[in-house]
Amino acid sequence: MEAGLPARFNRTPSKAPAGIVHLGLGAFFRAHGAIYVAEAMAASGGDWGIMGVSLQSAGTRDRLAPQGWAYTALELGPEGETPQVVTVLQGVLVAPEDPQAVLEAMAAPSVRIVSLTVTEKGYCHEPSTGRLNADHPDIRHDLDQPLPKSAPGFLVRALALRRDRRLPPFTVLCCDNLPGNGRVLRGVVLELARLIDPALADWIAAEGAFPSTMVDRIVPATTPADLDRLEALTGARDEALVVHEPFRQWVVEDRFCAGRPDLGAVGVQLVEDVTPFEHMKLRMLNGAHSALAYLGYLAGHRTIADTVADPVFGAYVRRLWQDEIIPALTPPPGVDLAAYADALAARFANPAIRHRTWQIAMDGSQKLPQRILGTIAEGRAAGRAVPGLTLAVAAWLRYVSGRDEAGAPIDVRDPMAARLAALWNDDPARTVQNAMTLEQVFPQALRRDAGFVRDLSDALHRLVERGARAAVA
Ligand code: CS2
Repeated sequence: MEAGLPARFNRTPSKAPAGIVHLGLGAFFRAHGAIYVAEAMAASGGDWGIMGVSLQSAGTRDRLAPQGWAYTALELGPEGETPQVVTVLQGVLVAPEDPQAVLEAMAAPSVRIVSLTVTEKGYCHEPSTGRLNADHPDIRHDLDQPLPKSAPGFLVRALALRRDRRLPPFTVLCCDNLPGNGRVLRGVVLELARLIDPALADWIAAEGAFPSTMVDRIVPATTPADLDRLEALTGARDEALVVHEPFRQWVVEDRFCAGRPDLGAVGVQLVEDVTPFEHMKLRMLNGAHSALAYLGYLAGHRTIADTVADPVFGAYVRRLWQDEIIPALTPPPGVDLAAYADALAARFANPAIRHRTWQIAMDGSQKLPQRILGTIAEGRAAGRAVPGLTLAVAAWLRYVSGRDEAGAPIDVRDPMAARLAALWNDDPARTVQNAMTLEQVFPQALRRDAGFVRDLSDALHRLVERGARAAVA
């Protein structure tokens, strides 16, 4: 045990080798998947300790290392807060510092699952089609160099090591908000593997497993105020704190090639086909989140809770669910979508969760296709009006211009930010025409739909003329 640690972190990390390597050790995984795995081990045993990997920076490792890899997850409910110390991590590797060490960790015989939360853009795919973007700078690098930078590159090179060492592959468990996330990741990995070594691609296709999953828990970025709140509550400071809402859900296709923790014992839903769950969650929760983020930000609201507390936006999101999103969904077995919408409304309103509209607004080019544009395309094909979602797309175009309604700059974070900023024109119809050149974002069905182009131009016109709040009203 290390001297000087707060007593509640005093622990001897397990000596058992890790069973899981997790790529992308952000707050979300530490407040969601890691807790389920810890609980499954407590319930049913198994060596499923987690080796975390940060693909970009050393911050998380540096905050966790002095605490013996333990951290607090603080649940923030409308009626109070509950801290929990999570000790399932066995170490953290920082990929840019030592990519070889990451490959060796992934190729260890004990590892049976590699899970991922690397955000939408981490898959280096084309959001509108789901296919590998072979021109992505990290993919070009990974094609030439044996030590990768990208998540797909690490998966392919680690699987190659395992094949060469006659070890079985691990299950690849994608935990990001992509539609058919396992299927998409399998496609990306196989495409990349085929460009490197076709026989490797065949081996992965035959022996590997890429179950799709639906993950859900609202986990806003930790703030200095959260650190102070925990200290006031427990007397201890935890620089690696994560905060989360009470609700959680994980739906997983039960297709693992090398075993799994007893996830069913701790409330994970193991299913044959995750598609209806994932459509429901991506379109109802994340679709509404993105719509509220762009419109709410433009209207001057800092958080989702503040946005839905504004009656205009509270009514707007209800109408989105009822009139535009639910009609296009097939409910998962046993789920009532109206009740799901009620539960979402309560989760969004939780005042203890300060989830910034700016945070959710990030990476819209990677999020809009599966969250909003698919629903619009299906609605239009079925002859349903989708004015609320169309207005949300208009708000995104306004947002990524980089100037808000008062002309103040917006800090736009998006891998396509420069291209998006250049779409703006003082004539809304021109802006929309420019946007229709974004083949990576807008599906062909919408780019070719003159009615959609007209409705989007009208919505943007209204937004510019009246401002976001009045346009929503
Ligand atoms: C949010 C999600 O940041 C975002 O884009 O919509 O992180 C959302 O909070 C989670 O998917 C909830 O499960």
